[in-house]
This record gives sequence, structure tokens and C-alpha cells, in this order.
Amino acid sequence: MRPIKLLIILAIFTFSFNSLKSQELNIINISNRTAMSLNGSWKYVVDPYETGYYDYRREARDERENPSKSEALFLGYKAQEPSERVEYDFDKSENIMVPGDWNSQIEKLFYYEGSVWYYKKFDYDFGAEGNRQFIHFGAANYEADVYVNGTKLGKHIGGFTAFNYEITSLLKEKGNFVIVKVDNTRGFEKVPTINTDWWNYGGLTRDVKIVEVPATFVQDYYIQLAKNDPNTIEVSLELNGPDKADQSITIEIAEAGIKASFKTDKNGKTIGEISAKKLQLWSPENPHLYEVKISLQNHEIADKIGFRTLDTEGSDILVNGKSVFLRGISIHEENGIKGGRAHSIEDAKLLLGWAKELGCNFVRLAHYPHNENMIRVAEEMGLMVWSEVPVYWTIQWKNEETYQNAEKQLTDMIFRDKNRASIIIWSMANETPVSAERTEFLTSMINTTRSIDSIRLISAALERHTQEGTKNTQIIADPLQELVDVINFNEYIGWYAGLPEACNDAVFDIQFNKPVFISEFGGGALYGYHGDKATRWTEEFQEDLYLQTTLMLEKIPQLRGMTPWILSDFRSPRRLLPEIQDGWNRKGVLSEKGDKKKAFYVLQKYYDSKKLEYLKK
Ligand code: GCB
Repeated sequence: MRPIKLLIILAIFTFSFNSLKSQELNIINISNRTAMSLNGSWKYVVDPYETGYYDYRREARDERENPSKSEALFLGYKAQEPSERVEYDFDKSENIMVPGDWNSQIEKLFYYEGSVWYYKKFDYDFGAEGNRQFIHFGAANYEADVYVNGTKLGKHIGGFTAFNYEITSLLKEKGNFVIVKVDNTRGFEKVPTINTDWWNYGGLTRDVKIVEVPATFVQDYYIQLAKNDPNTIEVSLELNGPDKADQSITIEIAEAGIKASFKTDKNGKTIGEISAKKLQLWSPENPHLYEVKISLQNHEIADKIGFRTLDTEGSDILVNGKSVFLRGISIHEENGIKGGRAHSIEDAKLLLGWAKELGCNFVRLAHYPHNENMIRVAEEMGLMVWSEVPVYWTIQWKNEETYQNAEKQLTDMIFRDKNRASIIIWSMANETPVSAERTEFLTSMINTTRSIDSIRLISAALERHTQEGTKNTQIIADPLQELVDVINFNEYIGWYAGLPEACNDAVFDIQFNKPVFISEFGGGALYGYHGDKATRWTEEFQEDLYLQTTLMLEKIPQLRGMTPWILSDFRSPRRLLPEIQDGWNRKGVLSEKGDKKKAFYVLQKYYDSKKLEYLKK
């Protein structure tokens, strides 16, 4: 770790946790734990001037010794006397559904970027005595200040990662309330920065729940096959709680006849191996998942885990020792049929179902960590996954806090999904401009990733350039090529660079003997708009672009896959052309409602042929 990094982390911790009741604590496998959902109808207050947060001296009310009950919204206060001045009332405020972004639910908030207060009252039915409770948020875009029963738990930064706070000492049987101030204001120093090509949906966009665990519980585990060894399962486990030291933990995989015991050290941790024979390996063709039980005295947690090996050899990507071609598509976390952010199992089934119909065995979940349902449903459907952090375009490479933020989002993403066989690529960034600072930034992210996950492949969506002095030679002039496992780049020859026929003459010169993967290509077309292939925005133009591009890419000897841009049209405030875009990026091979454009069929046919080609290998 860079020394300056460490200083900043220490500073942040000393500063922010002085006055707080709780700290963020990552807990693995939230989906399979005992929990009470807080999804459903909440109250909300729109606060564009952050009046509920800052007083008239612009001091944060939650840092004041005696915050004013009349204005400090986090107190959730109700007037006790008719004469009392209280300038808000959650009970009389309007309703909003959680999970859900505010833009697509409330018309007046469609373009809103700023602060919104969320409020929910609840009673709680306690489990066994001594149990502990955590409040869990699947994600809140972008910043969330969280309060339970008037006490601040913390501030979470980053719109696409999960977070939890312990609330054991705050919770009562009756009359609890949770208040969250969610702020989606964009900022230069943030991750992503102010400039993106997707909608800045704000709100509590994923599940909220209270998770209950025993005093000492399994906080974290990693159970995956060792690199290149289908007979060895690597295990690491971590307990949290007063009795975490010297505890026996059992891992049982009944279907594979496995029962193994481990003992924790004084820190509640243990690592080890389990030898396994003849496991049914997870693959897109056979997405087999084993029921895995992890138990200690008085506590058990179950997960469905797939086992597969993963490696590269020269330009091949090997899954279970077999070379694969990644027949992929890029996807935004948006459901254009109902509008707004996708979050549910049904949303995941819809989007990933379309990808399956296209013939995919792989999806690029762009440009930020998607909700856990997407990853788990992909795994069940037999789709391999690329997962990515929103280090997008030009962020503040020299800003150490920006780095800390990006790295936290990266490690939180890996924490949550490290047991998912579906995930094969962690992507560090998208289309970032080459410079010494940027390369140092991303190298540090790569090193962090390798230090916590030694089996998955690392990549980043790089850029293509035409070599100086040539007309058609395409190169990837980026030092990151040395460091990544798979060379990925986005290319828009025929759309942003020339017309589709430019694909005929383009020649890629890639010097590395590594797998090459095209993380984006494509062009816009309005569903139902027809014309000749020379007319931009028609389905025919896009169809031709897909034909020419796939022919061009086939000439790259190291080509091992692609995720064209994109599955379905998605909302973007950057897309201003009336009658065609109207606020939508039209590069989908499907419309936002799921209507298939002509390019869909070109890609489907191409993937059919790649499937056959690789079956014969
Ligand atoms: C890109 C970006 C993607 C955009 C796309 C486009 O290179 O990575 O986020 O949406 O191009 O449509 O221009």
C-alpha cells in the first residue's frame, strides 16, 4: 500500500467514526441469512438545499451537540405541542417504493440530482437472546447518510455497492425508524465522475433489510477451486463475535460427499483446503451448483456454489481446461419495460433471458457492480460474467481520496461476489486516457485485486487508435496491456470512426500473445426505422455495421470473445437528437422494450457459428 494511502485511511477512520455508533461491516451471502425486509413503501422528503442536513451556518446538524429538533430531519421528530415549531413531517410526506430509483417513480424527480430523505417506521420481532442485528442496503446512489432511531450509523459513498451497519444496541421491539439521506449529486472527484453516458438514477435502488445473526457468526468465507486444480477446494473463513477464537467450523457438501472441519485462530480466521474428487464442474453448458453448508455451534449458513477452473494459455481462455469463446453482450442495470433501475430477480431474468436468446454464454455487466440478483441468476442460467467498477472516462487520477473511493468500490464488489463461479473477469476501468498518473492508479487497483483474488482474470476496457503514419493499422497503445490477463478494448470503427465499410481495410496489430476481447462495438438504430444501409439510425445501418465488424474482428488471431454495445436501448442524458434518441442511447440490439432490431439476428447467427466452431475444438 502506498504510504500516503495509509495516512488518508487512518485520517478518514479517526474523523468519521468518532461520533458514530456503528461501522460498515461487510457480510458475505446476505441473501441466505435470516432477515426482515424493509422493502416496500417509505416516506420521502425532497431537500434540494439540504436544509435538513445543514443549518444556516452550513454546519452539519448531525455533528452539532444539540441539533435543532425543528429542522434536523435525521431525528424524525414530531411536534408534541400545538405551539411547537417543527418544519417537517415524515408521516404527512408522500410515499416512494424501495427498492427503486426516484427518477422513474416520481415525475417531478425525473431530472432531479440532489438530496432526498427516506423514512420508514418498523417494529422488530427479535430472534434468540444475544443475537445481533445489522441493517443492510444493497445500494444507494450515490451517498447515503444512515440513521436508526435518531443515531447516525455512517455515511456510505458509492452508488453500486452493498453496505451494512450493526444496530444491535439501537433496536427496540416497537416504534423503530430508519432515516436515510440519499444524495446523487455528481462531482468531479467522485467515482464515476460528472461525465457518464448513463442515467444518474438516485435513491435506495436495491433491497433494504435487517439481518439477524448469532453473537458469533460467519462473517466471510471463500470456497472455490484452486487455480487449475479441479480436485482441490480452497477455503478461507472468518468469524465475527466474542467467541470467534478456536471455534470449530464444518463445511458440508452432501452431494459431493464432503464434510471437512476447520478451527479458527485467535482472530477468528482459518484457511485450508478440501480435496474433492469428480466434482461436476460449473460451465455454461452445465451450470451445476452444489448446496454448501457452513456450520458452527448454534449457527449455520448455506450457499449454492459452483466449481470451475479458469486460466489463460497464450491467447486461449480456459474454463475447466477447455478453450472458450466468450459470446457476450454488454448490459446496463436498467429495465426499460417498467422504466428505471433493474434490481429484482424478475428484472435479472428478463435481461439475461434476452442475452440467452441471443446465444450468449457471457455478459459484461457495465459500467458498475450490478445487483446480486444479476450475478446469481446469471450463474443459474450458465452465463459467465464480467464485473466492473465505475472508473469511467476521465476521473481525478491524482486525487488520493478518489483512489481510495475507487479501491473501496472494487474490494466491496469482489467481497460480495468472490464465491460466484459465473464471474470470470474483474474489470478495473472503461476507456481511461493513458497517462502516467492513470496507469499508476490502475496498476494499484490491479495489484489490490490480485492480492485478494488469485484465480479470476483481470482486465480493463482500453481504447483503440489508428497508428500514426498509417491509414488502417489499429493498435492498442496502452501500457496496461502488459498487466492485464485479457486485452480488451472498445472500438467504434464504422460509427464514431468512419462508415461501416471502413471495417474492410482495418487491420489490427496486437503484439501480445494473450486473449483479445472486444468489450464494445456498435452503433445506434431506432427500432422500426428502416431505410438503406447508408442511412444512419436505421436498423439496416446497424445491421450492416454488425456484419462488417464481425468480419473484421475475425481477422484477429487472438480473438476470444466480444460484448457488443449493448443489449437494449438505455436512458442517457447525453443523447439529444429529437425523434431518434430523445434521451436514449439507441445502440441496443433490442429496443428498451425488448423489440429485436435487425442487428440482433446478425449477432445471433454469428454466435451460432462460434458455438459450433468451439464445440468442434
Ligand atoms: C463507449 C462507452 C459507453 C457508451 C458508448 C456509446 O465507449 O464505454 O459507456 O455508452 O461508448 O454509446 O458511445
